[in-house]
Amino acid sequence: MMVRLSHIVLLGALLVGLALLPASAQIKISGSTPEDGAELDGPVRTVRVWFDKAPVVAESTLELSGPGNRAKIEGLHTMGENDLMGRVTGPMPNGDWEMSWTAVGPDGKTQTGSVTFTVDRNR
Ligand SMILES: [Cu+2]
Repeated sequence: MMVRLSHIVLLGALLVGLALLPASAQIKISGSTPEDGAELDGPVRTVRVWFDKAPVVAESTLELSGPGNRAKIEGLHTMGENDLMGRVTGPMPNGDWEMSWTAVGPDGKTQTGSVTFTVDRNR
């Protein structure tokens, strides 16, 4: 019995192809409120970040940092739209703010990123 060389080459190419397939694409941000780079004329009371797939809420986080660092995000939840949402408590003075997110995707992998915005009541 003979195995043709061309078949072996084809099988090899197929195995290499399978090995190169990504196991599962990592979770990616697709939008936020406030939007990245937003210039707001007052503080925000709720924040929201959307992703390309559903994050694992219990293992994900949203945090704010900015002038005074007293604004906190509480009650993290999802509205069922591949999002994380929370309400902001505490004062949010004028200045540059950063909302950092950590999201665990359905693949169990953690991704991080941040959105920046400014608050200026005199705008
Ligand atoms: Cu909500």
